[in-house]
Amino acid sequence: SSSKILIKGGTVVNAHHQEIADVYVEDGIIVAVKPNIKVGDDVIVLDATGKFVMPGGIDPHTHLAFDFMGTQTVDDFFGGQSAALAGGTTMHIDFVIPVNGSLSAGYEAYTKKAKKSCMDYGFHMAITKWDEIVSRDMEIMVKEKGINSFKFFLAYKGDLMIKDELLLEGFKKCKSLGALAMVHAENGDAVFEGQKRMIELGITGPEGHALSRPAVLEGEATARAIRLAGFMDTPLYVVHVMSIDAMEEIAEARKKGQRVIGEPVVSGLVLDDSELWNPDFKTAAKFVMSPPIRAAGHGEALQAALSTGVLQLVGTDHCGFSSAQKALGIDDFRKIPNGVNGIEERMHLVWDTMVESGQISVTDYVRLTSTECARIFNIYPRKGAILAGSDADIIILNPNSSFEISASSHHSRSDTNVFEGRRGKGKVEVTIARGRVVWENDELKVAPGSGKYIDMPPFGYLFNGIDKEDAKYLSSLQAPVKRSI
Ligand code: DUC
Ligand code: ZN
Ligand code: ZN
Ligand code: ZN
Repeated sequence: SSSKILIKGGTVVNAHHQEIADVYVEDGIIVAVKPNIKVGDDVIVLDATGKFVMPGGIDPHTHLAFDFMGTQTVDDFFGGQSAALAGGTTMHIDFVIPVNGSLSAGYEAYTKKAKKSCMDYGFHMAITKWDEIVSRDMEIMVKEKGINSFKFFLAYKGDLMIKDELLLEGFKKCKSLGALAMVHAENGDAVFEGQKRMIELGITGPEGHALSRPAVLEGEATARAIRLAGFMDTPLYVVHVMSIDAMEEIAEARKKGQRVIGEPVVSGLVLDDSELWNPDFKTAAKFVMSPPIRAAGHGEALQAALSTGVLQLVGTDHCGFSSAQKALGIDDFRKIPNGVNGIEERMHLVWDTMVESGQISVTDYVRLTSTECARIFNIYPRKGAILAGSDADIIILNPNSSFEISASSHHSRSDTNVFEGRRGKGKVEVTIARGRVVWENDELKVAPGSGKYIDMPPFGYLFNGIDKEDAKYLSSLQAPVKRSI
């Protein structure tokens, strides 16, 4: 296929500006963005009249080929990325999990897994224990391997969980390296107690998952992480914000000027926990993730927080398991592999739920699904923008077309989908990744090995204080969203 593409007549949208213009792409790079570009006949021309031309989505939070809870996720890098491209996401950042605590071994393992990539990707690194070798490896990851973020688990006691003492060491190291500290914020000791309580009561089904780890435990861990990051004077990124409890802590801290980022995930925005009580195990188990999907009302409050600037970007925590894998926990909810899908659905669901409903503008949509992620992880404007010189990761979205989600038509390898049956307005009709049309006419044209690893340099904008845009946010911030439940 030609390496030259002209996208004609669409509304080109960036995070702070939109205009009708043509976009000309050559060799994987955007060369020009302006009206009435003339080209020769060796160029693929795509008509985008009446449609939006936007930066491809960047998913800040995925788990592909993840060995977890006695099994491995169904979507490997090629499969998960194929699904992503079909849904308008052109880059993701996956979590490297250390091997026996070793960061270097984890990095090697994930580099191997990602060899068959068909879209660009980056890595976060999880920290699951602490010693001199881990500390030294963090430095190697930042200075030599292109990683600028480290995730600490306050949950998963006895496995991934890290104590406060070590969290403080980790925060200190992050600050010195210019790397962003991330937290999975649930109180692991209390979750352990909650699980014991459920089992003693004889509640062994998926509803026990929700009951054992209520929102108050997410609020506690979020507040603790925020205060400790503030004490260590380093920025903090809270992954998968699922509850009003956690969101309000983030709102309070940001109002005081603390550098805290909150990332809700699409499952938490549009679903509620009701299906966890479904008597059919298969139906209920597919909704098990951690932190749990909360009661009705939380998702709507998280949407409102995105629209007012309290939360900054949307991820997925895509971590797909089949119903056979979920059945590992048929007798005990503690053994149900934690994770839900979202990598293919995020762009459509955020459009329909937030833009189509009138909660946010189209420029906000670009910021929440792409640009802000690129800024936080220090790869903007190479990614997250339709500008001359940016990578040609582009989608064409038709606001008058519609989408429908089903396991029978999705591209994930899972046999279930937590968004089964959802339909809405706005469809990604074309996806261009690195200057190649990879999704068009409902067909994927992907090649393993075409995706590239994206180095993410340290000392992103959060380390330079809060910039002008964020200062504007802070001064305009509304009071935290009222509890609606
Ligand atoms: N939560 C999940 O549901 N899956 C992956 C890891 C996590 O924290
Ligand atoms: Zn302009
Ligand atoms: Zn997590
Ligand atoms: Zn995760």
